Amino acid sequence: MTKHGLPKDFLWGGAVAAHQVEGAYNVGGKGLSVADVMTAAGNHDERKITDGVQAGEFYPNHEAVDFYHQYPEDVKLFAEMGFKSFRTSIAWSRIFPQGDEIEPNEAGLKFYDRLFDECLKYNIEPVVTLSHFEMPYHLVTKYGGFRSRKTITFFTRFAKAVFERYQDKVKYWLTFNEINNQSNYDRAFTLFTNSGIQVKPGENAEEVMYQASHYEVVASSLAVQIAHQINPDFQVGAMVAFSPVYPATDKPSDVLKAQRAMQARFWFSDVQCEGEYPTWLTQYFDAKGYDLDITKADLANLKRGTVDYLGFSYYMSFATQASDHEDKQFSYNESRDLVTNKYVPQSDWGWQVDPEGLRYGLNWMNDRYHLPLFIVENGIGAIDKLTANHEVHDQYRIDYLRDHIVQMKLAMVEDGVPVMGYTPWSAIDIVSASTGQLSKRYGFIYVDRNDYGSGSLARYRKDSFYWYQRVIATNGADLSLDGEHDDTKA
Ligand code: P53
Repeated sequence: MTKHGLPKDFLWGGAVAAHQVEGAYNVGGKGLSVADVMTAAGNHDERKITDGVQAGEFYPNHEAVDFYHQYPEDVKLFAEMGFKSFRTSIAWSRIFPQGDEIEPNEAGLKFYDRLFDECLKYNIEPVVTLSHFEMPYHLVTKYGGFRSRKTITFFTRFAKAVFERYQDKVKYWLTFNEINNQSNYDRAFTLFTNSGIQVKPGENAEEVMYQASHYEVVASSLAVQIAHQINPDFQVGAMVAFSPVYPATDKPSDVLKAQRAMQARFWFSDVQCEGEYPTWLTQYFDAKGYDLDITKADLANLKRGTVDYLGFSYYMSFATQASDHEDKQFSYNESRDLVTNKYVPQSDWGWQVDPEGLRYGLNWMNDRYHLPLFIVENGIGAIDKLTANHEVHDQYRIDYLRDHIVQMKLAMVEDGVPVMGYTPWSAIDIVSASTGQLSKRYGFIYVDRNDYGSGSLARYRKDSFYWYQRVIATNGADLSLDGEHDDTKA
């Protein structure tokens, strides 16, 4: 790495997830997924999870932005931006519509053949998440999602089918998207999207979360092992939402609280990267009386199936504070324990925008895991205005991304952190995961569609499209708006 430059093979690109762009929810034999039974919400409330698909409800993921049909034009636009990589996911329920079949659905497999071929045509490297908030809905109703150990088998069968099928097309894989979102176990959305679980009255949501997450880290470790048997060149990563939790003050108990919060949010990647449970957590299970189904064979698999790299999303940072009545465990409940950080601004959706937190995170993960890191999501959800001549002046998005790229470069160039690539969220406008809104826009490409499902679905390049095109063309040297501050020319 030169003083200014990033590695020549740096994977610049953009990211999406299948259910947030594809639509065609019942085309090509696809089964329902958890994303297909979630309605749209507003700026500050949560999506409703309905009992199957109900008449009279609006499900924004059913059509999304119709990427399933429009991907050739969209991938062409990604190529025009200069993407070296494109992160998407495989909709599990296209491949195993119910989830518990023995044989995969050929029509579903063919769709991703076409999509990956289209990417490769432009030398765009696919980066593929196996499960991005889209478990087959039948696994929820029949098995309770990852409440059941059986779901490990369904997942590994799916993983094996796609590893075999795309072994010459895809090299970079991720197992579970933001597996650690469910550390916020009191939020119905996270347990449902991560694990296909709805907590029942009287249940201990935290215990349910730990059991399901255990099955997921085991499933992930098995997938890593299967992947390496099929193709030793595969790079299989874990994927966490990296929102660091800072102590609100320098009071020692606040620091301890923040440390526990970090442990609670990142034990997932501890297990996936290091192959064993951290000591604090096994002690915690004992203290809480959680008698989990964790076998010796599971522990051996966790050890054998550690990941090759760590992918993560970065949107925001959090802060926390100890209360006067902490238990000995400093038990962390994300819905209860976060406080506002007065030093950072917030997005329109209340997300705390903190570019320096990205440099902090890159260093923190590098110190902890000693693995290559891949920033597979970073971006800002914002209201965009399409002008009469189909322009979008999204300076706020450019500012957000530039400020984060600056910090990424500092981490790489000044701190020596190995970063494989950067795929901001999102390549093209998507359906927001938490709100189901189209109006919480993230893309470089505007899609004409509103929160209620109307619009022409036409695509328009935003100002950020042209800006990012120059960022990639100069390998991150020119982050200016007008192209006049290219530091390669300095
Ligand atoms: P939306 C919470 C916190 C951080 C990232 O999020 C999160 C979530 C879940 O909402 O999700 C990731 O659309 C996720 C994407 C999602 C993106 O961030 O809720 O991997 O699927 O769209 C942005 O604004």
